[in-house]
Amino acid sequence: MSVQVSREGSVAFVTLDNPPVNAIGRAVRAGLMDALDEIESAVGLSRVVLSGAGRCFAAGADAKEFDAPLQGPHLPDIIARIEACDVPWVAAITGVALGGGCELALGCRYRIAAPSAQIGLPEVTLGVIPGAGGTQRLPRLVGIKTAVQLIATGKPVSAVRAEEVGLIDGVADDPVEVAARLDIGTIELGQSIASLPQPEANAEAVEAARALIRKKTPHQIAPERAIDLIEKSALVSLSEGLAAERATFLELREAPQSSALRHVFFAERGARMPEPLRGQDAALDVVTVVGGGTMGAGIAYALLNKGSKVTLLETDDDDVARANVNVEKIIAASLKRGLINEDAAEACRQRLTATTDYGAASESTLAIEAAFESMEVKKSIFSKLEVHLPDSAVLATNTSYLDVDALAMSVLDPSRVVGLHFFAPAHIMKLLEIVQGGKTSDAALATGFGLAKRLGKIPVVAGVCDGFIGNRILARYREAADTVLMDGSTPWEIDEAMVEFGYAMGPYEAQDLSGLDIAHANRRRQDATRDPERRYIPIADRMVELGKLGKKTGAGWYRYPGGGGKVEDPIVADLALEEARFAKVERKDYSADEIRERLVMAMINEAADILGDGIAKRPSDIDLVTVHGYGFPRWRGGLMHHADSIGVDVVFNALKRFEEEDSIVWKPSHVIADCAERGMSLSEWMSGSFS
Ligand code: T1G
Repeated sequence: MSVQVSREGSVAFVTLDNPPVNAIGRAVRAGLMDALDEIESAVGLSRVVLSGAGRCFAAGADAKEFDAPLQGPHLPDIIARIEACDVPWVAAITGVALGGGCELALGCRYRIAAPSAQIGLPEVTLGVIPGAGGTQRLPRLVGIKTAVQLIATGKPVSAVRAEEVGLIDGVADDPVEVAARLDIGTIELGQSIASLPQPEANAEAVEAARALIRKKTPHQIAPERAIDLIEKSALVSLSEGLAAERATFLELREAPQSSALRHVFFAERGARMPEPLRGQDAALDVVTVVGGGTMGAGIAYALLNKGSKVTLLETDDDDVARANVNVEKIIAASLKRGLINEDAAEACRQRLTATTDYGAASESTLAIEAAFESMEVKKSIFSKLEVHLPDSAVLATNTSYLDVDALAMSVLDPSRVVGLHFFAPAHIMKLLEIVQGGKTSDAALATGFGLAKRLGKIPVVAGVCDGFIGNRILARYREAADTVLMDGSTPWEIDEAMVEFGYAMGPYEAQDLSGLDIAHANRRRQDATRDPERRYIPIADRMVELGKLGKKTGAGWYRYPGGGGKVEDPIVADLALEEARFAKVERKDYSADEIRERLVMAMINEAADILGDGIAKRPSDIDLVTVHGYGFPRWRGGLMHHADSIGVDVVFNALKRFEEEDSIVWKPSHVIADCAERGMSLSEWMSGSFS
């Protein structure tokens, strides 16, 4: 039974029971309708206490049902019946009451929550709007200003905050108990929201919310539409508003952005330790990090903040001091942002031992090296770790592109080696590429997943290749951009085109931030193995030779004359013209659409080869890497989901068109060709799908 009904004297208890989060799927809705039938025919009831079994009240509508045709009974009708019920319903909220869960509570006469409860309407994060009364009832209850702030960003509020704004009527350790015992007069004070007057219009709050979401979630449709409906709630009757809301919800439910955002939501939750690895991961209470630079300090802090004892190894006393300073900087920043309190900060400090003594690492079950990107340096670190750590300890490298297999072969037992590619800042970025070497044991792989879970990161398994998943796609993205630059565009045009696509910034501004020298070093490393027949664009090399490395040298693809803005640098255009002349390129103007098509198709094609090479196990992993590591727009669902939304056949035809220009660079991936031929989507492609 997805809804339990019981009675104690004059109190009826209706309990949602649909583990793990009481998602309001069809069975729950049917159960609520049955409960209403029972309640409406009962005699002598003073109240109905509505609660959720297990860890929460309700996580909202079952988002898994959005791709299927609508099935009654419908939540708005259920809420209307609760609201109209002669016997008052009291919502007793524990855990979370989100989306439809919050809307169910709004249909009740009275709302009590546990202190740790979170309440909100996060629908816009799934590309829809509250579709069961939230945009109309919430403004009546708390006013337009609070309603628009809650709904437009989708951020939940604590029970205390919810009580402050009038969203709930009380906070109690045991909401069910209090709801059952509450004197009826108090409950009667809570009016049904339908009986409340229209909210007062608040143009200022509405405009402020519109400005906020245009900045924070540009291109996304749902937040704008939610604000429109909240604004409307001051102008029309509840029934008219509910009708308009429902129409909007049904429209957005089918829209591509909702499909994309739900795809990422569920892909994130699917990125967890595979069943066969369960129980094989090492404990992470005592961990060693080698290298206290930016990455090492970030990794160390992430571990400290989750209760691990960390030995942070450095090469000499000066570097030990620097490592301590780097960790302290992160602790101070976390304190300042209110992410931790003083006690937690002190506990982190107590758990940290920065030293040059590898013997201090002797009890670590995992060591993560985050040292200089040199194979020799990493091999020497691993050989020292081998001496001092238990033989069962996992040896992990944070390298972003070096050959994990080669590094593994330098230790006695290569099976204990795994890559753990963090993204800077390591204590903030959620993506973790777990690089599975040819010899990596299940225990080492499982430890990578266990670490991701402990640190609240999203794990994606990558095979060993240059750049693994993310950096390999990035290299192709930049190559495509440099080609368009050489053949006729400017960094500004290319960046603008990709910002219009949905990136926060384009490839050139991004590279000015990270530094042109990093990609330059990678290109030099690849010189020996690069296909001599493959067209090579030397403009970026010229930039580095001129010392134009980006922001850190005051100028890169752009100049930064102070004040934060970027301005075009004529030297870049001259370099592009000069190199084009040397290469006898006939330059042309590229439209923004042409730029976007080339850069996106280049990434899709590379990602398809990554699938075909077995470097990524499934397309949704590539979506998580591109969204969480490289700024690909979340509302497009990630690179592979986006490719499917274009249509694999359209992708294939575009690649064939570009192949006529350059048959090496634009050779269509066989995965794209096969999917196009079979009429199969990329998201249906799984490792082993093709011979
Ligand atoms: N629908 C279906 N499944 C859901 C779900 C949902 N709304 N929320 C969670 N799950 C699954 C999730 O996929 C995972 O499954 C398991 O529950 C645990 O989730 C009409 C239209 C509630 C804070 O946006 O924010 O209501 O992988 O790993 O970290 O207006 O889940 O175990 O098989 O995230 O403890 C609006 C979405 C819906 C809330 C719990 N609601 N969920 O976090 O566990 S639209 C939301 C969350 C709506 C109405 C509209 C979080 C959580 P599996 P988890 P968690």
